[in-house]
Amino acid sequence: MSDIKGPSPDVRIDGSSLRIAIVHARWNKTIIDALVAGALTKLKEAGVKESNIVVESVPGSFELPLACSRMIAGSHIQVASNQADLLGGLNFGSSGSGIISPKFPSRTGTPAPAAGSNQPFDAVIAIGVLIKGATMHFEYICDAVSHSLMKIQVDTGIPVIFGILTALNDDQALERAGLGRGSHKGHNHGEEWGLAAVEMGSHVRRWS
Ligand code: DLZ
Repeated sequence: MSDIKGPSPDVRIDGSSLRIAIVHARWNKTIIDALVAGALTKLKEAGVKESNIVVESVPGSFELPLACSRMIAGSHIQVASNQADLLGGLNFGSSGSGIISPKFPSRTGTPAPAAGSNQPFDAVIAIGVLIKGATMHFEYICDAVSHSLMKIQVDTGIPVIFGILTALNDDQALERAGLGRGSHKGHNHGEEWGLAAVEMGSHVRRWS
């Protein structure tokens, strides 16, 4: 009997107009590298242009939510200020206090932006590998990071793909990156994260 777990591979989506960010932690680097490579492979297979893929790193998984939040906000502010320039100098996002407040303009009624390095991100993939140690550190970080990433995507309307392995030991993490040490190499979950980013980025374009 075939494995019943995992997403159906049936959905094929053209990612050629999408701009996607990958933000990854550097803890457990061997595993991270494999996961990032898996995600990149699937983004490119779906047609996402290399010039529209941005890869950034942060020290550890705990830093991922802030990085995702700022990258999403930054890319929208950049686009809005470009549009403001075109419209004759609208002061987008300025609150008068000198603080830039991130705004996430709806794309309703506006044509999808042409693919190019200035368009806002259609999705962000957050990649981290948390491996349980002797203390409660793992539980706190897993909990904080998963809740924060969900909040960012719901608050901004930009998909944040949950590319976090929460493993109880090294072998669990290795197998989920296709690097298993025994005869069971496992499967690289980064591939599904790449596909999920393309699918969700494309859906959100249609739903906006
Ligand atoms: C401190 C720490 C520990 C113990 N374990 C991990 C881990 O397994 N995976 C990971 O991505 N990061 C780990 N970190 C680092 C924290 O995520 C964070 O970078 C630091 O606490 C600084 O905020």
